[in-house]
Parts: sequence; structure tokens; C-alpha cells
Amino acid sequence: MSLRTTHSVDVGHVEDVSPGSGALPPRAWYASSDADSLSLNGSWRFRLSATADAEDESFAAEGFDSGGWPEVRVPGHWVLQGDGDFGAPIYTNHRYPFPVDPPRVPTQNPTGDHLRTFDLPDGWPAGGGAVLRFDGVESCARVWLNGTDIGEFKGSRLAHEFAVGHLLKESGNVLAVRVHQWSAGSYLEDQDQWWLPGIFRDVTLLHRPAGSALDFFVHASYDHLEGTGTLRVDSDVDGRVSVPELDIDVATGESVTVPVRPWTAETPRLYDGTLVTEGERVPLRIGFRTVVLADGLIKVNGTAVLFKGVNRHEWHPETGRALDPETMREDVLLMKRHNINAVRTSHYPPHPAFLDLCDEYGLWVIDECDLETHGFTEQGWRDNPVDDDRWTPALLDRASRMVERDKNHPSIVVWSLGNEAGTGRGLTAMAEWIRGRDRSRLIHYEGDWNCRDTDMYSRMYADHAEVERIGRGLDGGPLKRRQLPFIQCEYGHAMGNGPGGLADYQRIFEAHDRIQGGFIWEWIDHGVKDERFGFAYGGDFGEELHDGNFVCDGLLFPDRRPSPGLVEYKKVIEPVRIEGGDASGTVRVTNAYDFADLSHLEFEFSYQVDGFPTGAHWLTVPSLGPGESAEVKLPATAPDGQGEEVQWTVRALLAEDTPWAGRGHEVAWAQQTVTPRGPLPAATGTRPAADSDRITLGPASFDARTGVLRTIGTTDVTGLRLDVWRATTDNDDGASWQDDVRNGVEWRKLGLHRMQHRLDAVELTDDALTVRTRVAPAARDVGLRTVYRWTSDGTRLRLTVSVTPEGDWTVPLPRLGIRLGLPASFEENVTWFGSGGEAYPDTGAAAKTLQWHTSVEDLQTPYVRPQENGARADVRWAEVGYLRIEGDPEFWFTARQWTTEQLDAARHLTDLTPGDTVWVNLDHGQQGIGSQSCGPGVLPQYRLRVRPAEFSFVFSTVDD
Ligand code: IPT
Repeated sequence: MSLRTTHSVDVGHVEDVSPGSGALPPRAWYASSDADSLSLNGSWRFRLSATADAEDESFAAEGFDSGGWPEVRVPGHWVLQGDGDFGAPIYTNHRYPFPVDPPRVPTQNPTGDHLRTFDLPDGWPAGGGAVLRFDGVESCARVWLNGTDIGEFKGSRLAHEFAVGHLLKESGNVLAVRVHQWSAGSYLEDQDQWWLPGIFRDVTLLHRPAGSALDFFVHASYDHLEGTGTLRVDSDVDGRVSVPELDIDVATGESVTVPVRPWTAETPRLYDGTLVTEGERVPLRIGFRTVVLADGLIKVNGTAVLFKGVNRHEWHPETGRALDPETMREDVLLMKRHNINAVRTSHYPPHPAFLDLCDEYGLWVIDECDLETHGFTEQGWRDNPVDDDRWTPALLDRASRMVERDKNHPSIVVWSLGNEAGTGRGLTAMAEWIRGRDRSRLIHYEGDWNCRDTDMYSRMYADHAEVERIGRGLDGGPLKRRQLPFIQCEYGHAMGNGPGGLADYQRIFEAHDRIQGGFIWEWIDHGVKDERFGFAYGGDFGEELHDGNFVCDGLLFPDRRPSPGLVEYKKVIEPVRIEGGDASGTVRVTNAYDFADLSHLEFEFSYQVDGFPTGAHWLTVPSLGPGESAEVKLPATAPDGQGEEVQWTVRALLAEDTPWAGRGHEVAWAQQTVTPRGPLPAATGTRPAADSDRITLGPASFDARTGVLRTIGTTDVTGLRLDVWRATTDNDDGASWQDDVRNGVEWRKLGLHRMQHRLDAVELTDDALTVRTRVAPAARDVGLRTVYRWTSDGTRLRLTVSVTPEGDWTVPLPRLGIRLGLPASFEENVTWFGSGGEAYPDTGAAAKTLQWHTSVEDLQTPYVRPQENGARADVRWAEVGYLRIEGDPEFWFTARQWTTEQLDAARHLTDLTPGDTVWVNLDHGQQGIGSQSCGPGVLPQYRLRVRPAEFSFVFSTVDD
């Protein structure tokens, strides 16, 4: 049943499960070489109504006066335009933001009437037909041209075409599109993202000359044993296919086999060809490759591939899912530059131009259908459309629109039926249809744990131990599944700080053939640029239901700046492994590509003393084939560090410019310490002296009553004391549905954010000032006996902190170290020898240890929801303003212009403003990060267990 009133506006289709009516059958998406086309993007007149039937259809008639209407940009989402006059975005993860009563939708159904007029350009041919193409409209549209109703459609991220030649006029054409935010289609589009109505992809008028190509299917396979490619182009309209470079000139439908270079994501060789029909020339970009399931593995051109992938939603912080070509290219370039070789187009087919870029630059693609019904999980999957035959035509429409539109892309190796849609006959019908149409690719769907419909076993967020079991074939399951390869279609939830544990996953992936890699969730934070907050997330628009910052879980910040998670991933998946070799001075290099040799790389070698480079050499590495290794002699002998640490660094760099990065771009690297630094000075011998309210010890002064440090040289120091608290990360807090202990929640329950420091004694001896304390939360009997022992040699000040736990600690600590406040003027100058970027125990693979210099401001990582960030690992020494700190052992170094408490309380970056103190944390330990915001927590080896600890720092003053 759908809406029935006496009112005459026709809205029956909105709540109809059918995919629509009036559109042409789906076909390949291509740009003709010679047929005319007219972009109808641009400024359209716009009227927003609160309900689907508020306004009659007279606006679609010729001569309608829309003079008073405001304008919207097409492609675009109206809720992101109009300065709030056009409604606002809504973010929910899986809950439908409307009552679940399929296929009914709310009466309050924002409806945007879009109107524009256009003239045919001069020279638009008189003969032939014309097609009006919509590349994406959310979620349901009815279209009129020159007053004639030409049809309606759903399937937001799929192309829909209408034959309109008979309706076109030379000038004054009136195109009217009524778009409803909610429709029956919304039940099939419950992806975890903002709900963003509008005509968000291109609108184009295509001239279709008589005899033009309709639909065609390029079959280009590769025989890796023979080194030949076989090409056959099946075309609805007969014609010829030529590929000049290969001397190919054959009729459509005819096969030809010639020697070729294959297409792979690593070597994306494309051949330019042309399909010529009587009325049209269509450029082809042909990549020869063969995808099969063989020996239980996904093989391309005979070789098993390892996906080092990401899940990519389309996102731009200002235009939402309306992406310009530059943004799409930027995504691809960023992926290539970060060693990513695969994309799952979560959770819908992307703009077709993105797939062209994947063909061109080389990325394996899992193209996913625009289908998710996740919200039905709230009712135990009852009434799930994928298990209800009434919806099957809509599902098949979506499957066929994906396959037909995208079938000519060599980059697509797998079709995915959709995401999180439970199980049901509709999915089986989709898989059967796809198999019938395209046997040259494999089928994926994560929800099908028995692999009834799929060619691979796929899971999301399986923890390390389970992946290991799957790798070893010990996971059980039906026979069919046991014979299939495994991928993690989502893992490494990149929400806020993290994800942790990626290197551990990668080791497992690489250890077992059955595991063919994974796809990080996800590529980019979907923060909405917002004057109030910098970037807005769920709840910032006053939504009735929302899921907060769960929408910001990408490897890129919303403005596409790489987060430390992306830098980490790049290192973890690097395609060349460089390891310290034997003691005689060698380095072992292994080619971890699946197809490419190493001839495109050159290897730079250098020594560093105290983290400072001493000049570079080239390392001669043979052009190893995939999987091969070599032991290479170091090109120089190590310098004498004279007590300073000596390390080497090897960097694998692009030897030539490539389309995605220039010569010198770093692909992989490794470091090794050759001679460790000498021991830190004991810094003893000076006697502490007390006068009335001060104790002096070498360069330092202390409060005589409390034993608290006041100054070092001329530098005022405030609040130096033990610190165990960090502003919990999204991964510390975990997701509410997680069964495992969520540390962030436990920590707060225990009171670790409000530790009290009880002073037990201030003791002066001949060579030390000792301050004894007990640090513990109210209401609990657990505590940390903490002793600060200060000594000096006259110029340097040494602090040794000893921590002895008391009571029954059942959770790890967030951090263990000291914090201290320094003058705000020290903000500008920070130098350290340690990891360059942010690093925590399980996110430190990319921690390149050198001497670095920056400001406190630039040490911050701008997670959209503020949280613990910016720690530098393995720090030997740091200089903040005039204060030098050396650690024994190495420490984690963090500095901010606000306190941890302020960071913890902030909801957006705009809540944080610099105060008059630079707060520095010097940590002996940090709890790992894990991925519990939607995955496993911190692995045992990265937990900061509560146990006795002792660590020292030596402070001195830097000369200016
Ligand atoms: C999984 C979804 O597939 C994805 O769209 C996203 O929501 C992700 O989680 C979390 O950010 S579903 C989850 C319940 C495992």
C-alpha cells in the first residue's frame, strides 16, 4: 500500500518497490569520440517542499515561471547548499532515520523540484536520437522534458538514461526533475554515511546518431603461458574494432589473439582502440587480463594477488558525494603514493570517471552494488527486502545497472552484491544474473558466510587470531567455503587515532596463501566543512537519531590530508622489504610485488649520527622478480659516532617519473641501529640545599614543602608529576556493541582521569632530593606508589621515577610517565631525535627515527573529534624551547598547548585554544591503540600492563 489521498499529485512510484519506469535498458558508460553531447550541469532553479505531494506538477510545464526560485548547483546535494534554508544532512550508521515499514516512507519527505532550460548548441545534428543521462540522483526522481513525463527511477548511485530525441527543440527546452529524499529505494540504500538527497552526479544530453553504438562488451583476456591477449568486442550494433598498436582490425564479435603486455594493477598497460559503428566512433582503453579462481585462489594472469586495499566512499567535505574530476584523481594518486593496490567501492558503484582512473593508474577494484539493508538488523532481519520476492526486480535492476555500466573496465576484477544486507534469495538471484552475464570476474558478498553465492570467503573485522585460523584452514564451515580464498573486505577501522595492529595483520596475510589481503575501513573521514566546528559530524545538525563521529573513520582527514594511519598503512604494505642482513654489513632486499620487478626503483643508503644524516650513497640492488630476495653489501663503512648513536637508513625510491609520482618518491624504507648511543650521564654529585621555602639542586629549584619542581635554570616549570591519563581515543572507547572489555570505559569507571596525588615525604640526602607519593583515584583501593628521585652534577638535573603498583589492577594503564608545563613561548621550537610522525605501540611501523624540528602546534594530529594524538616514539632526546630532555630509556614525547583534560573534553577541534602553558608528556609507556571502535582491541603484546616501573630523564638548558 502506498500513499492514497484525493489529492491529484502522482507520487505512487515513491513507495513502489519497482525500480522505476521509462528508462532505457542499462548499457556501458562511455564517451563517444564524435557524437555530440551537452552537459546539463550547472545552476538549476530549485524549490524545496516538505512532503512528496505538496506541489502539483505544473512546474514541469513549458512556460512555468520559476523566476522567484533560488538556485542550486547540479551536481550537488541540496542539504549542503542554501545556507541552511534547504534542510540539513543526517548521519546514521545503520539505523533508518524513519520508521521501518517497507516500502512506506515518512509523510515528511523533503522533495526538491529542479528546473532548468537549455538550448541545443549550434551544430547539434538534426538527425538521430538523443539520450538524457542521469549518473546519480538520491533517492528517487521523476523527470519531465518539455512538459512530457518521461519516467521515474530509483537506484541512487547508478546511471539512468531516457530516450528524448523526439521531445527536443532547438531552443527553450525545459527539463524538470522532482527528487524525493525518501523512497522505497531508501530501504535498499542504508549505507553507513550521510543521507544526502539531490542530483549529485552529472546530467548529460547525448546525441545518438543513426547507427551509433548502443551497448558493447570488451572481452580482453590474457594467456600468461603464451603471453598473448585475446580480444573480442561484442556489440549490439555491428562495427569494427581496431587497435593500431597491435595491428588489430576485426569485426565486432570476432576474436583475435596477439602477443600483448598484460594489464595488472602494478603494470596497468592499456591499449588504445576504437569501436567504429556506422554512426559513431567510440574510444576503447583495453587492458588484457584474466581473473580466475584456481587452486582455491584469486588469480590474475596466473598469479595469486594480495589485495592491499581500502574501502572508498565518495566524499568531499563541501560537496558531499558530488565529486569533481580533480578530487577523484587526487584519491587515486594518494592511493598509489601510499602503496595501496586495491579499492572496494564501498558501498555503491562510484562515478564512472573514478574507474577510468583505476584502469589508467592501476588499482584492483571490487565494484560494489548500491545495496545495503543493514537497518533490518534492528528487527532480526524481519522483512528484509533481499529475502522478499517483491523486491527482486529492484535488486536485479541494481545488479544489471552496475555490471552493464562498468563491464568494460579492466581494473574491476570482482563484483560485489552489496554490503550488510543479511541473506536471502534476492542476493542469490543477483549472483546468478551476474554469472550469466559476465563470467570473467568473481563475485563477492560479505554477508554470505557459507559462500553460497560467492567466489571468496569474505569477512569484516575478524580479529588476528581468527584470520590466522582461517589462513591455516582451521575455521571449518561448509566444504565450498573451505575451498575458497579469504579476504577481509573491511578491517583496520581507521576511526580517530589508529588503526592499531595493521602490521600484525599483514604478517598473517602474507604468511598464508589462502588469505588474499584486505581493505581498510575506510579511505576518508566524511566530515562536513562547517563554520561552527571546522568539520561537522553526526549530531551537529540537530538530527533526531545520529551516530556521532562514527562517520569520521578514514585514513584521510576530510580535507584529504593523510592521517598517520595512512602513513602507517603505506609502510605496512610496502612492496619491497628491506631488512638488516648479516654482521659483515649487508642488507636483505625482497621484492614483495605480485607482478613487477624492481627495475623501477633505486636504493639510497645513508648513515645517521645522533639522527642526523651524514651523506648518501646508492645501493646496487639487482632487478629482483616478484618474491625474490638478495643480500646486498652496504656501500660504505659506518662512521665513528663518538658516543652518539649510529644508524643506517635505506630508501627505495622511484628511479623514473611515473604517472602517479615523480622520480625520488619513496616507496619503501628501513633503518637499523649500528652503534647504540652511550649511557646518559649519571648527573650526581651535587648536594641539595634547602632554605625557607625552596630547595635548590644544581640548576633546579623546588618547593620545599611539596618537593615540586619550580625552575630549571631560568625556565619556569609547572605541575611536574606522574600522569597516567590520556584523552581516550575512539578505539579506547570502543563501540557500544563490543562484547570485550572496552578500556576507555573501564578507565573512566576506575577514575584514572581524576587521580589524586598524596604527598608522603620530601627527603633531602647528601646527593638527592626524594619525593614520595601515592597516586590513586577516589573510591578505589588501587594505587601507584611513586617516588621521584632528583640528582644533579651541577649543570644537569636527573629525575628517576619509580612506580610500584598497589592493589588488584585489572585494566592496563592509558599511559605511564610524567607531565610538566613549560612557558607558552617555547611553543615554536621543538627538536627531537625519535620517530618523525605520530606513533603508538601498535601504530609505530612508519616511525622513522631521525632528528626532527617543528612547533608544538604542528605536533598535533587534527582528528576530527579531538582525542589522544601526536605521541612521538623512541625519543632519545627532545628540546622544547630552552629545555633539553634526554631519556633513559627512550620515551614517548607529546607536547600540546592545552591540557589532556581540555583535549578530553573537546568535541571539535574548534573547542581547543592555546593557553599560557605548553604541556609536555614524557612517557615510559603507552597503551596500544587497537581497532575496537569497530574491530578487535589492543593485542596483548601492546597493552600497558600495570607493573613496577622505573625510568629516568636528564634535564638541561639549551644555549640560545
Ligand atoms: C561495517 C559496514 O560495512 C561499514 O559500512 C561501516 O559501517 C563499518 O562497519 C563501520 O564504520 S558494519 C559493522 C557493524 C561491522
